[in-house]
Amino acid sequence: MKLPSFFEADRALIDAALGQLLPPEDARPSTIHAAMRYSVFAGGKRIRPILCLESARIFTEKLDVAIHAACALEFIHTYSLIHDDLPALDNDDLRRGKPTNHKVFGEAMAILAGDGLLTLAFEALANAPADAGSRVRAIAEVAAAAGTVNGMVGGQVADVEAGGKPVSAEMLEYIHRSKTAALIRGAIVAGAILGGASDEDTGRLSRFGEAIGLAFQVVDDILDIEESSLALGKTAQKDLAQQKATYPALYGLEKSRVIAADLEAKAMRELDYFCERASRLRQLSEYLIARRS
Ligand code: GRG
Repeated sequence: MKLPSFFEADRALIDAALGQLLPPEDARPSTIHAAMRYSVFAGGKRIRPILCLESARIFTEKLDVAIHAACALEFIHTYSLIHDDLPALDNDDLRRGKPTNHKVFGEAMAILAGDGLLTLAFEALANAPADAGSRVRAIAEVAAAAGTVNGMVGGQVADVEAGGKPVSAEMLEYIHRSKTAALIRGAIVAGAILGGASDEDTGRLSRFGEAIGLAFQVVDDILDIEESSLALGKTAQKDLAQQKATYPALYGLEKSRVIAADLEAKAMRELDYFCERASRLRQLSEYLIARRS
C-alpha cells in the first residue's frame, strides 16, 4: 500500500529541505557528510516529517514554519536507525533496502554520522522560521521525545534490557510508547506548536499522536512476522530471533491486530473535533495502520 498521492508533494518538499539542511558531501570532513546523506536518502517513508507538516497544516497555510522541524524529526529518526543497526545493538546488515551505514562506512563513522544527525536536528530546529517562543517550545518537545524519560533513548534502553526475558503488558507498552510513539507524538506536537495551535488543540493532537504512534509500533511488530525482508527493506523476523518484547509475542497476532485497530479508533476520535481540517491526518493514519512495509 502506498501513501495517498497528495503526500508525494509533502515528500518532495521534505526531500528538498533535507538536501539543503544537510552539509554538502564535499564539505570537510567529507566522509561523515557522505555517511549522513547515505542514510537520510536511503529511501525512508518520511512518516514523521509528513505528520509534522500535516499537523501544522491544520492551523496554517504557511508550511515553511514547520519544514525545519519536519527535517529535524527525520534526522533524529535516521540517527536512531543507524545506531540501532550497529553490532552493539541490533547488529543488522540491511536498512531501507540497502546495506546499513556501518556496513558501508565502518562502525566509527556510523556512530559519528548518528551523532552528526542528532546535532544537526537541533541546529535546524533552532533556525526554524517561526517566532522564538514557538521555536523554543518545539525544541523542548522534540528533545524530550528523543530523550531518556519516556522518550526514544529510554525506550531503547528498556528494550535492550527486556531482550530474552518475559515482559509484563505494562512494560511492553512502556517500551513501545517510549521507543516509537514518543517521536511520532513529538513530530505531531511540534507541527501543531509551530503552526500556531492553541494549548487545547495541541493537547488533542498530542493524544492523537500517542495513540497512532503506539498503533504504528504494534503494526511494525506484526509486519516483522508477516512480511519478507524484501518488502520491509530490513531483516524480517528479527524480533523472534532476538526474543524481542513485542505485541504478537505477548498477545498473539489476532489480538495484536485488534489492539492496533482499537488504538487507531482512539486516535481518530481525537481528530473529530477538527472535522475536515484533519482529513489528511485521517488518511495518513489509515495508511500507517494498513501499510505492508
Ligand atoms: C536511540 C541509540 C538509540 C538507538 C535507537 C528507537 C531506536 C533506538 C531504534 C530504531 C529501531 C526501531 C525498531 C524503532 C522503532 C521505530 C520504527 C518502527 C522504525 C521504523 O520506522 P519507519 O517504518 O522507517 O518509519 P523508514 O525507514 O520508512 O523511515
